Amino acid sequence: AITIYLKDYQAPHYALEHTDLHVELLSDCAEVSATLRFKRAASAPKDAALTLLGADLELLSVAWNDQPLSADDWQWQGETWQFNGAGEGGVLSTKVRIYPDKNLALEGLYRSHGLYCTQCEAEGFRKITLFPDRPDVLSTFRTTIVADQASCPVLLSNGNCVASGKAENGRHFATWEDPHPKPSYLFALVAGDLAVLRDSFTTASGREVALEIYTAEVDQDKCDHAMRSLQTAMRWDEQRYGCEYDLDRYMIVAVSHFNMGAMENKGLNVFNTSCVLAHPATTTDAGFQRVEAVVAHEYFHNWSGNRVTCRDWFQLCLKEGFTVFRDQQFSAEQLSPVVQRLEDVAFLQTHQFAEDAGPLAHAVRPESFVEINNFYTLTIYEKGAEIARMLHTFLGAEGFRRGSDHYFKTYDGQAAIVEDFLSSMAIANGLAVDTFVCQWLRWYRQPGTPVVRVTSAWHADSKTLSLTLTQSQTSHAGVTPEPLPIPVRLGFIGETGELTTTLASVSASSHQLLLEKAEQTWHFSQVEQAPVLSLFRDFSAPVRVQAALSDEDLARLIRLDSNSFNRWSATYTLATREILALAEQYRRGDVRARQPQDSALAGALAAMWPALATSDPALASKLLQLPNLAYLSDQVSCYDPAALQRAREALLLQVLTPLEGSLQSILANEHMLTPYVYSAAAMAARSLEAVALDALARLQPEAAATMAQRWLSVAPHMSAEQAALTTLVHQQLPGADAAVQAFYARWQHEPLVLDQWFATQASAPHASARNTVEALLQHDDFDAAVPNRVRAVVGQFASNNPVAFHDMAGKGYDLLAQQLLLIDARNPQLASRLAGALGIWPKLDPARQACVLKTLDALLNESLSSDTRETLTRIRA
Ligand code: B3K
Ligand code: ZN
Repeated sequence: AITIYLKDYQAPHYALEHTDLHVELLSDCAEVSATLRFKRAASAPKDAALTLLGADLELLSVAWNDQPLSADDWQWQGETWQFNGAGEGGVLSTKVRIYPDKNLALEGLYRSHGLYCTQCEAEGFRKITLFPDRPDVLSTFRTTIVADQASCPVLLSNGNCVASGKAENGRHFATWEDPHPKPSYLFALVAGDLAVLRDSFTTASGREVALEIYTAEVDQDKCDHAMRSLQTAMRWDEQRYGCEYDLDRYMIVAVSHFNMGAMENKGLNVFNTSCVLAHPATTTDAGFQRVEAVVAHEYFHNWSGNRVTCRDWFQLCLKEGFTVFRDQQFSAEQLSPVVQRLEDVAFLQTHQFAEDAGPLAHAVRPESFVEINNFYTLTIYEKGAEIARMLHTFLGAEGFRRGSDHYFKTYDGQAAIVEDFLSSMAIANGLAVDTFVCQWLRWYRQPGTPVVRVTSAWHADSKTLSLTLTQSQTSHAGVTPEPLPIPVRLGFIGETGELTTTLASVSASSHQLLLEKAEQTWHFSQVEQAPVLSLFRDFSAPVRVQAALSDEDLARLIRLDSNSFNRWSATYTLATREILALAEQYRRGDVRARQPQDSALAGALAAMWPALATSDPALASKLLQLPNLAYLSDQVSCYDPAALQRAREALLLQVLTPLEGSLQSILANEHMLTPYVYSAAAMAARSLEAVALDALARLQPEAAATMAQRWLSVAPHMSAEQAALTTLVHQQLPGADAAVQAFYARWQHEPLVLDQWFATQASAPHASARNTVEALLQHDDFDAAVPNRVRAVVGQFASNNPVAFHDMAGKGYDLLAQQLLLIDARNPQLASRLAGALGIWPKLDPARQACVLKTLDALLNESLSSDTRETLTRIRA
């Protein structure tokens, strides 16, 4: 395995002016002819070698300026192919043979269920043809696809279709031209028997764009939501970022075998079916939201990623972090901004914080990697998005827009680096570029989650308050942390609500500070009463906050904070505190029954929740979803899933008991049983009822079981069915087994619903789920070739079922290890991702740690892909 370093970056010696591809899809292989026009870069030495990359290719012929070359003319070592006679430039023609049917890794050109498709990001194009497969080599493309007309009536590639027609022996062809220079990772090709939904979009400048969503015929009735989402996203990007679409056609293809969510290939997005198909009968609210978000995300890449791309893969966050921020902004405006924000934050705190605290921690812009596919991580995506958001908070919406305008304009058609993004922000806002870039770059370079310590003192006589914030970060391999720029949004909550205060210095707002030194103190005047500080409103920075807030202080925030996000965040903090305290009591053998009055959280919620359920049902439903075990695992030094689960359930009971009447009347509304509408209000009502049903299952299991059965039998949509099934199975209510069987009988023909069926069982929070998972792996419908199915069973078990996975004797780890070996042999990317679940080991008790380490060592003794080996080695280190 070779480690690649950012510091070793070298610009390519040859520019690629144009790429011409001819792809013959034959019955058992494909033949790819490439004609590449190169020109030596002005900066390159005269004797520079032409360096291309190729993997898993059968090379049939090579010619330089039409003269055939022989194997003596080039060197080919590993994936690197070098030719020394390229001089000032010329035309390289190659022909290779590849085997799409045998490609189980789902990277490069592969065929599954008869459909040919490609996945080139990050380094898949080198499995299609010999090529300068690096993101800083951009060229125009012309692609001709030839295939059997009957089995592959649809032939697609990037750009515009410029020719098509019949070929010999029942074959046909199509030629596509993409006028926008692009790197090879954005190339795509699709061929198969697909139906299409067509619509259109008129851009702000009046250009008509054809929109097409290709799916299997049976799925055509599930495309409306994606189409609407695409149109909304296109308009939004024009209005919010001034970004217009730039081709005559925008195509989305739904593929059932796909390693991730979707891929932003220029003009031809390829989507996992789970991220494009949506229909009320088969898709939950969460599914609808995901489709909207992913369609938008891939569309937004057309500017943040495609028009301005990345110089090298170390800059991945440049397109991913920024684009995630953009899709989060978009989603917030479609439904509820507060719910969107708290979901994004809970996700970050639960998963990215854990990544940053564990053995797989890395910088948002890492310094090195072995396998780039291992770096499509929460840190690069979600923490990367938080950095963009902090810039937005710091510069303000208009300042940020000036910066993004400058960035898109300056680097259009180029491959950029993080510094280019930051300097655009500084230049467009008249800030000192070097200082700004140097300061903000620290967020990209320093791994780990910063800690901010808060101390404050209120002086009754002078009515002043002093606030001191101290930041610290643990140092990681060789990087000494330097102070970060940390935007702090804040407010002061008095006995009856928000207080107005004045910041007794400079012209800064009293609602937003910038902490940029290791320690800083601010003085506020006219603070009429002792306030509770509401800090980091809307999670203004991805930090851990240490503030000495009492239970009463948190209860005040829950009742009175005008910032809804921080009300939610205070419930999370208080719930965490009470769950950890309970777990500690259990550990000491103190097992007395808990009463609601023992819990400050229960008291605070009892006082305000019933009213909130009416005024803001979306927020109300979130306040009852206490932190899950994955979140809690990050808050403790030694993680005992079973103990935390028990404590969490005990607290839930305390919280829910006083709310029983209110929960009953919510359920009586039966919004869940009315026809599906995709709107913030309808979704809030459904999510409140789903939470109420789950609550009732703890208070009155029989009544909850009856209601869940009723939902299942008359459910007008999948949101109701799935909520009922989850409650029955996860709470082990009477009739759960029969419901599982009936659900299967009803939905076995719908792969995406069946994925949910598998996932619901694999994530049931009981030790017995391990046996269930063993059985599911033997189920006729389990298919190790379909990543969605593997994730639904193995992924849910390992990453979303801590109680079953962390079996004391290590049987959960054994199960995962067995599956990893099977999966790794065919699909390294998928296996490597699933292996990440073992990264939790430093948090476990010594006995479990020993089990995981034994599992890791046994795995590392096997033959593994470089992807999975890198992940396991980093986890083990
Ligand atoms: N850019 C792709 C991810 C590619 C992953 C390659 N292993 C999807 C996205 O982030 O939009
Ligand atoms: Zn992306």
